[in-house]
Amino acid sequence: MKIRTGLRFKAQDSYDFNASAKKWSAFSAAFVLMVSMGTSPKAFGAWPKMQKYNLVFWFKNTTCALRLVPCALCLLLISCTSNITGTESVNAFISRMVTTHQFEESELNELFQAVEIKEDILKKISSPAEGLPWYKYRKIFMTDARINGGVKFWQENEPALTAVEQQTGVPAEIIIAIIGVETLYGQKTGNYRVIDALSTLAFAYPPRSKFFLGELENFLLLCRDEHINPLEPVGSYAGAMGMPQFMPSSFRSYAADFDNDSHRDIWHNKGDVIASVANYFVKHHWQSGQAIAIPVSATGENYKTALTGDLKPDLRLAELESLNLKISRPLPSSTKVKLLAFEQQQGEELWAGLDNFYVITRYNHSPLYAMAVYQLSLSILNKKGTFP
Ligand SMILES: [Ca+2]
Repeated sequence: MKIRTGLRFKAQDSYDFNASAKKWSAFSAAFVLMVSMGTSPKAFGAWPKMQKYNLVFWFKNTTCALRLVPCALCLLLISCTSNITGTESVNAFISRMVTTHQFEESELNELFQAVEIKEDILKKISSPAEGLPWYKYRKIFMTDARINGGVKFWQENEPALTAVEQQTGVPAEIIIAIIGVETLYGQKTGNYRVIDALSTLAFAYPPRSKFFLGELENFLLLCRDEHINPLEPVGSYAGAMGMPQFMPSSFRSYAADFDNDSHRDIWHNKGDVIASVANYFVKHHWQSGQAIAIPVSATGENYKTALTGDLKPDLRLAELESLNLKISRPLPSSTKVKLLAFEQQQGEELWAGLDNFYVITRYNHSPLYAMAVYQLSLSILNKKGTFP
Protein backbone atom coordinates (compact mmCIF):
# COMPACT_ATOMS: atom_id res chain seq x y z
CA MET A 1 0.00 0.00 0.00
CA LYS A 2 1.28 3.40 -0.93
CA ILE A 3 0.36 6.78 0.49
CA ARG A 4 -1.25 7.61 -2.81
CA THR A 5 -0.93 5.98 -6.16
CA GLY A 6 0.91 8.21 -8.58
CA LEU A 7 1.78 10.70 -5.89
CA ARG A 8 4.45 13.17 -6.94
CA PHE A 9 6.49 14.63 -4.12
CA LYS A 10 8.41 17.64 -5.35
CA ALA A 11 11.75 17.21 -3.67
CA GLN A 12 14.02 20.21 -3.31
CA ASP A 13 17.11 20.61 -5.48
CA SER A 14 19.93 18.50 -4.18
CA TYR A 15 22.24 20.33 -1.81
CA ASP A 16 25.10 19.09 0.32
CA PHE A 17 23.50 19.76 3.70
CA ASN A 18 26.04 17.71 5.63
CA ALA A 19 28.97 19.77 4.34
CA SER A 20 27.05 22.94 5.08
CA ALA A 21 26.20 21.75 8.59
CA LYS A 22 29.83 20.95 9.36
CA LYS A 23 30.89 24.40 8.17
CA TRP A 24 28.31 26.10 10.37
CA SER A 25 29.15 23.89 13.36
CA ALA A 26 32.80 24.88 13.17
CA PHE A 27 31.89 28.52 12.71
CA SER A 28 29.45 28.49 15.69
CA ALA A 29 31.95 26.74 17.95
CA ALA A 30 34.68 29.25 17.07
CA PHE A 31 32.33 32.14 17.71
CA VAL A 32 31.13 30.80 21.08
CA LEU A 33 34.78 30.33 22.13
CA MET A 34 35.70 33.82 20.99
CA VAL A 35 32.83 35.46 22.85
CA SER A 36 33.25 33.45 26.04
CA MET A 37 36.97 34.30 26.15
CA GLY A 38 36.21 37.95 25.55
CA THR A 39 33.76 38.10 28.47
CA SER A 40 36.53 37.40 31.00
CA PRO A 41 38.95 40.30 30.61
CA LYS A 42 39.63 40.26 34.36
CA ALA A 43 41.30 36.89 33.82
CA PHE A 44 43.66 38.48 31.33
CA GLY A 45 44.45 41.52 33.53
CA ALA A 46 42.86 43.86 31.00
CA TRP A 47 40.17 45.31 33.30
CA PRO A 48 42.11 48.27 34.81
CA LYS A 49 43.11 49.53 31.36
CA MET A 50 39.55 49.26 30.14
CA GLN A 51 38.29 51.21 33.16
CA LYS A 52 40.96 53.85 32.48
CA TYR A 53 39.82 54.36 28.89
CA ASN A 54 36.06 54.23 29.71
CA LEU A 55 35.66 51.04 27.72
CA VAL A 56 33.73 49.12 30.38
CA PHE A 57 30.28 50.41 29.41
CA TRP A 58 30.93 49.73 25.72
CA PHE A 59 32.33 46.30 26.53
CA LYS A 60 29.37 45.21 28.69
CA ASN A 61 26.82 46.22 26.09
CA THR A 62 28.70 44.69 23.22
CA THR A 63 29.31 41.34 24.92
CA CYS A 64 25.66 41.20 25.94
CA ALA A 65 24.64 41.58 22.31
CA LEU A 66 27.31 39.14 21.17
CA ARG A 67 26.09 36.50 23.58
CA LEU A 68 22.83 36.39 21.63
CA VAL A 69 24.65 35.64 18.40
CA PRO A 70 25.53 32.00 19.17
CA CYS A 71 21.84 31.34 19.95
CA ALA A 72 20.89 32.75 16.58
CA LEU A 73 23.61 30.69 14.97
CA CYS A 74 22.31 27.50 16.57
CA LEU A 75 18.92 28.17 15.05
CA LEU A 76 20.58 28.95 11.72
CA LEU A 77 22.43 25.65 12.01
CA ILE A 78 19.12 23.80 12.40
CA SER A 79 17.73 25.58 9.37
CA CYS A 80 20.86 24.69 7.37
CA THR A 81 20.34 21.02 8.17
CA SER A 82 16.71 21.21 7.08
CA ASN A 83 17.02 18.07 5.00
CA ILE A 84 16.46 15.49 7.68
CA THR A 85 16.53 12.31 5.64
CA GLY A 86 19.20 9.88 6.74
CA THR A 87 19.12 10.94 10.39
CA GLU A 88 18.65 8.16 12.91
CA SER A 89 15.29 9.42 14.17
CA VAL A 90 13.81 9.83 10.70
CA ASN A 91 15.08 6.41 9.61
CA ALA A 92 13.50 4.83 12.71
CA PHE A 93 10.21 6.60 12.01
CA ILE A 94 10.18 5.50 8.36
CA SER A 95 10.94 1.90 9.36
CA ARG A 96 8.04 1.95 11.78
CA MET A 97 5.65 3.31 9.13
CA VAL A 98 6.80 0.58 6.74
CA THR A 99 6.45 -2.32 9.19
CA THR A 100 3.33 -1.11 11.02
CA HIS A 101 1.34 0.50 8.22
CA GLN A 102 2.89 -0.96 5.05
CA PHE A 103 4.07 2.37 3.62
CA GLU A 104 6.62 2.28 0.80
CA GLU A 105 10.09 3.05 2.19
CA SER A 106 11.39 4.73 -0.98
CA GLU A 107 8.31 6.94 -1.12
CA LEU A 108 8.73 8.09 2.47
CA ASN A 109 12.44 8.76 1.88
CA GLU A 110 11.47 10.90 -1.08
CA LEU A 111 8.79 12.67 0.95
CA PHE A 112 11.16 13.58 3.79
CA GLN A 113 13.66 14.97 1.27
CA ALA A 114 11.15 17.76 0.76
CA VAL A 115 10.44 18.35 4.46
CA GLU A 116 11.90 21.42 6.15
CA ILE A 117 12.74 21.98 9.82
CA LYS A 118 11.41 25.43 10.78
CA GLU A 119 13.37 27.40 13.34
CA ASP A 120 10.55 29.87 14.06
CA ILE A 121 8.29 26.98 15.13
CA LEU A 122 10.79 26.09 17.86
CA LYS A 123 10.55 29.67 19.16
CA LYS A 124 6.74 29.78 19.00
CA ILE A 125 6.16 26.49 20.84
CA SER A 126 7.87 28.01 23.89
CA SER A 127 5.49 30.98 24.33
CA PRO A 128 1.79 29.99 24.20
CA ALA A 129 -0.94 32.61 24.86
CA GLU A 130 -2.29 30.50 27.75
CA GLY A 131 0.48 32.02 29.93
CA LEU A 132 -1.46 35.32 30.01
CA PRO A 133 -3.78 36.38 32.87
CA TRP A 134 -7.50 36.10 32.04
CA TYR A 135 -8.12 39.85 31.64
CA LYS A 136 -5.48 39.99 28.88
CA TYR A 137 -6.34 36.63 27.29
CA ARG A 138 -10.04 37.58 27.08
CA LYS A 139 -9.27 40.74 25.10
CA ILE A 140 -7.66 38.69 22.32
CA PHE A 141 -10.93 36.91 21.59
CA MET A 142 -13.77 39.18 22.73
CA THR A 143 -13.50 41.66 19.88
CA ASP A 144 -16.18 43.21 17.66
CA ALA A 145 -14.58 41.56 14.63
CA ARG A 146 -14.87 38.11 16.19
CA ILE A 147 -18.43 38.65 17.46
CA ASN A 148 -19.68 40.13 14.17
CA GLY A 149 -17.79 37.47 12.22
CA GLY A 150 -19.63 34.84 14.26
CA VAL A 151 -23.03 36.33 13.43
CA LYS A 152 -22.08 36.42 9.74
CA PHE A 153 -20.85 32.80 9.84
CA TRP A 154 -24.16 31.83 11.45
CA GLN A 155 -26.21 33.60 8.76
CA GLU A 156 -24.16 32.10 5.95
CA ASN A 157 -24.28 28.54 7.29
CA GLU A 158 -27.66 28.45 8.98
CA PRO A 159 -28.97 25.22 7.33
CA ALA A 160 -25.88 23.17 8.28
CA LEU A 161 -25.73 24.64 11.80
CA THR A 162 -29.43 23.97 12.43
CA ALA A 163 -29.22 20.40 11.11
CA VAL A 164 -26.10 19.59 13.15
CA GLU A 165 -27.51 21.17 16.32
CA GLN A 166 -30.70 19.12 15.96
CA GLN A 167 -28.74 15.96 15.33
CA THR A 168 -26.14 16.33 18.09
CA GLY A 169 -27.52 18.74 20.71
CA VAL A 170 -24.39 20.88 20.48
CA PRO A 171 -25.56 24.54 20.26
CA ALA A 172 -24.76 26.41 17.05
CA GLU A 173 -23.20 29.30 19.00
CA ILE A 174 -20.69 26.94 20.67
CA ILE A 175 -19.66 25.41 17.33
CA ILE A 176 -19.30 28.92 15.87
CA ALA A 177 -17.32 30.22 18.86
CA ILE A 178 -14.84 27.34 18.57
CA ILE A 179 -14.24 28.15 14.89
CA GLY A 180 -14.04 31.86 15.81
CA VAL A 181 -11.45 31.38 18.55
CA GLU A 182 -9.43 28.85 16.57
CA THR A 183 -9.16 30.57 13.19
CA LEU A 184 -11.39 33.67 13.03
CA TYR A 185 -13.87 31.65 10.94
CA GLY A 186 -11.26 30.20 8.66
CA GLN A 187 -9.32 33.43 8.06
CA LYS A 188 -6.27 32.37 10.09
CA THR A 189 -5.69 28.67 9.64
CA GLY A 190 -1.88 28.93 9.68
CA ASN A 191 0.71 29.09 6.94
CA TYR A 192 3.00 26.18 7.76
CA ARG A 193 2.95 22.99 5.80
CA VAL A 194 1.58 20.49 8.32
CA ILE A 195 4.34 18.02 7.53
CA ASP A 196 7.04 20.64 8.23
CA ALA A 197 5.42 21.64 11.55
CA LEU A 198 4.99 18.07 12.75
CA SER A 199 8.47 17.01 11.60
CA THR A 200 10.09 20.02 13.26
CA LEU A 201 8.45 19.20 16.59
CA ALA A 202 8.91 15.44 16.21
CA PHE A 203 12.57 15.48 15.21
CA ALA A 204 13.98 18.79 16.56
CA TYR A 205 12.02 19.43 19.78
CA PRO A 206 12.85 16.63 22.26
CA PRO A 207 10.41 17.69 25.06
CA ARG A 208 7.35 16.87 22.88
CA SER A 209 8.95 14.50 20.41
CA LYS A 210 6.89 11.45 21.41
CA PHE A 211 3.57 13.30 21.04
CA PHE A 212 4.46 14.80 17.67
CA LEU A 213 5.84 11.53 16.29
CA GLY A 214 2.39 10.10 16.99
CA GLU A 215 0.74 13.05 15.23
CA LEU A 216 3.08 12.68 12.26
CA GLU A 217 2.13 9.01 12.02
CA ASN A 218 -1.58 9.95 12.12
CA PHE A 219 -1.02 12.68 9.53
CA LEU A 220 0.49 10.27 7.00
CA LEU A 221 -2.33 7.82 7.65
CA LEU A 222 -5.01 10.46 7.14
CA CYS A 223 -3.34 11.64 3.92
CA ARG A 224 -3.48 8.07 2.65
CA ASP A 225 -7.11 7.63 3.74
CA GLU A 226 -8.25 10.93 2.27
CA HIS A 227 -6.04 10.78 -0.87
CA ILE A 228 -4.23 13.99 0.05
CA ASN A 229 -0.66 14.81 -0.99
CA PRO A 230 1.13 15.12 2.42
CA LEU A 231 3.04 18.18 1.17
CA GLU A 232 -0.14 20.15 0.56
CA PRO A 233 -2.10 20.67 3.82
CA VAL A 234 -1.19 23.81 5.75
CA GLY A 235 -1.88 24.58 9.38
CA SER A 236 -0.59 26.12 12.59
CA TYR A 237 2.97 25.96 13.87
CA ALA A 238 1.90 22.95 15.97
CA GLY A 239 0.36 21.09 13.04
CA ALA A 240 -3.29 21.93 13.82
CA MET A 241 -5.26 21.81 10.60
CA GLY A 242 -8.07 23.61 8.84
CA MET A 243 -10.89 25.79 10.14
CA PRO A 244 -11.34 23.86 13.43
CA GLN A 245 -7.56 23.30 13.90
CA PHE A 246 -7.78 19.55 14.41
CA MET A 247 -4.58 17.71 15.15
CA PRO A 248 -4.16 14.68 12.85
CA SER A 249 -5.18 12.22 15.61
CA SER A 250 -8.36 14.25 16.23
CA PHE A 251 -9.06 14.35 12.52
CA ARG A 252 -8.88 10.56 12.30
CA SER A 253 -11.15 10.11 15.35
CA TYR A 254 -13.67 12.93 15.01
CA ALA A 255 -13.74 14.59 11.57
CA ALA A 256 -17.14 14.11 9.92
CA ASP A 257 -18.44 14.12 6.35
CA PHE A 258 -21.55 16.31 6.49
CA ASP A 259 -22.38 16.38 2.77
CA ASN A 260 -21.66 12.66 2.15
CA ASP A 261 -19.14 13.22 -0.63
CA SER A 262 -16.77 10.66 0.98
CA HIS A 263 -14.31 13.39 2.02
CA ARG A 264 -13.86 15.00 5.40
CA ASP A 265 -12.74 18.42 4.24
CA ILE A 266 -12.06 20.57 7.31
CA TRP A 267 -10.14 23.11 5.19
CA HIS A 268 -12.84 24.31 2.80
CA ASN A 269 -16.19 22.59 3.41
CA LYS A 270 -18.13 24.51 6.10
CA GLY A 271 -20.68 21.70 6.56
CA ASP A 272 -17.86 19.20 7.24
CA VAL A 273 -16.22 21.70 9.62
CA ILE A 274 -19.44 22.28 11.61
CA ALA A 275 -20.25 18.55 11.80
CA SER A 276 -16.66 17.73 12.82
CA VAL A 277 -16.61 20.22 15.74
CA ALA A 278 -20.00 18.96 16.95
CA ASN A 279 -18.84 15.34 16.65
CA TYR A 280 -15.75 16.14 18.73
CA PHE A 281 -18.04 17.44 21.48
CA VAL A 282 -20.49 14.53 21.24
CA LYS A 283 -17.62 12.02 21.54
CA HIS A 284 -16.45 13.90 24.66
CA HIS A 285 -19.93 13.53 26.21
CA TRP A 286 -21.58 16.92 25.57
CA GLN A 287 -24.87 17.04 27.49
CA SER A 288 -27.61 18.53 25.38
CA GLY A 289 -29.49 21.41 27.00
CA GLN A 290 -27.27 21.59 30.08
CA ALA A 291 -25.57 24.73 31.43
CA ILE A 292 -21.87 25.40 30.79
CA ALA A 293 -20.62 27.79 33.48
CA ILE A 294 -22.27 29.98 36.12
CA PRO A 295 -20.81 32.94 38.08
CA VAL A 296 -20.22 32.37 41.79
CA SER A 297 -19.75 34.85 44.65
CA ALA A 298 -17.70 34.15 47.78
CA THR A 299 -17.71 35.32 51.37
CA GLY A 300 -14.33 35.00 53.07
CA GLU A 301 -11.51 32.90 51.71
CA ASN A 302 -12.57 29.33 52.59
CA TYR A 303 -13.27 28.67 48.90
CA LYS A 304 -9.54 28.70 48.09
CA THR A 305 -9.19 25.10 49.27
CA ALA A 306 -11.41 24.05 46.35
CA LEU A 307 -9.21 25.67 43.68
CA THR A 308 -7.26 22.60 42.65
CA GLY A 309 -5.61 22.01 39.30
CA ASP A 310 -7.95 19.35 37.91
CA LEU A 311 -10.77 20.62 35.69
CA LYS A 312 -13.29 17.84 36.22
CA PRO A 313 -16.38 18.89 38.24
CA ASP A 314 -15.81 17.65 41.80
CA LEU A 315 -18.00 19.74 44.13
CA ARG A 316 -21.65 19.16 45.00
CA LEU A 317 -23.82 22.24 45.53
CA ALA A 318 -23.99 21.55 49.29
CA GLU A 319 -20.18 21.64 49.40
CA LEU A 320 -20.20 25.00 47.64
CA GLU A 321 -22.45 26.38 50.38
CA SER A 322 -20.22 25.02 53.11
CA LEU A 323 -17.32 26.97 51.58
CA ASN A 324 -19.44 30.18 51.76
CA LEU A 325 -19.95 30.23 48.00
CA LYS A 326 -23.19 31.33 46.37
CA ILE A 327 -24.09 30.26 42.85
CA SER A 328 -26.00 32.88 40.83
CA ARG A 329 -28.52 30.47 39.26
CA PRO A 330 -30.41 27.53 40.74
CA LEU A 331 -29.26 24.05 39.66
CA PRO A 332 -30.49 20.53 40.47
CA SER A 333 -29.00 19.50 43.83
CA SER A 334 -27.17 16.49 42.32
CA THR A 335 -25.15 18.76 39.98
CA LYS A 336 -21.39 18.67 40.33
CA VAL A 337 -19.30 21.72 39.50
CA LYS A 338 -15.66 22.75 39.29
CA LEU A 339 -14.74 25.98 41.07
CA LEU A 340 -12.61 28.16 38.80
CA ALA A 341 -10.85 31.48 39.48
CA PHE A 342 -10.06 33.90 36.64
CA GLU A 343 -7.53 36.66 37.25
CA GLN A 344 -8.91 40.15 36.80
CA GLN A 345 -6.90 43.36 37.09
CA GLN A 346 -8.22 43.68 40.62
CA GLY A 347 -8.81 40.37 42.37
CA GLU A 348 -10.32 37.30 40.77
CA GLU A 349 -13.62 36.28 39.25
CA LEU A 350 -15.14 32.98 40.43
CA TRP A 351 -17.12 30.61 38.22
CA ALA A 352 -18.67 27.19 38.60
CA GLY A 353 -17.78 25.10 35.55
CA LEU A 354 -20.22 22.28 34.78
CA ASP A 355 -19.72 19.05 32.79
CA ASN A 356 -20.14 20.88 29.48
CA PHE A 357 -17.42 23.37 30.46
CA TYR A 358 -15.17 20.37 31.05
CA VAL A 359 -16.07 19.09 27.57
CA ILE A 360 -14.90 22.39 26.03
CA THR A 361 -11.57 21.97 27.85
CA ARG A 362 -11.11 18.66 25.99
CA TYR A 363 -10.71 20.75 22.80
CA ASN A 364 -7.94 22.75 24.48
CA HIS A 365 -7.02 21.94 28.06
CA SER A 366 -6.89 25.56 29.24
CA PRO A 367 -9.79 26.89 31.37
CA LEU A 368 -9.05 30.32 29.85
CA TYR A 369 -9.69 28.86 26.41
CA ALA A 370 -12.97 27.26 27.46
CA MET A 371 -14.16 30.48 29.14
CA ALA A 372 -13.25 32.53 26.05
CA VAL A 373 -15.26 30.11 23.86
CA TYR A 374 -18.23 30.24 26.26
CA GLN A 375 -18.29 34.04 26.55
CA LEU A 376 -17.80 34.51 22.80
CA SER A 377 -20.71 32.12 22.17
CA LEU A 378 -22.96 34.23 24.42
CA SER A 379 -21.92 37.47 22.71
CA ILE A 380 -22.58 35.98 19.26
CA LEU A 381 -25.98 34.70 20.42
CA ASN A 382 -26.90 38.12 21.84
CA LYS A 383 -25.70 39.99 18.78
CA LYS A 384 -27.56 37.67 16.43
CA GLY A 385 -30.71 38.34 18.44
CA THR A 386 -30.45 42.04 17.55
CA PHE A 387 -30.60 41.35 13.81
CA PRO A 388 -34.06 41.49 12.16
CA1 LIG B 1 -17.62 16.08 2.87
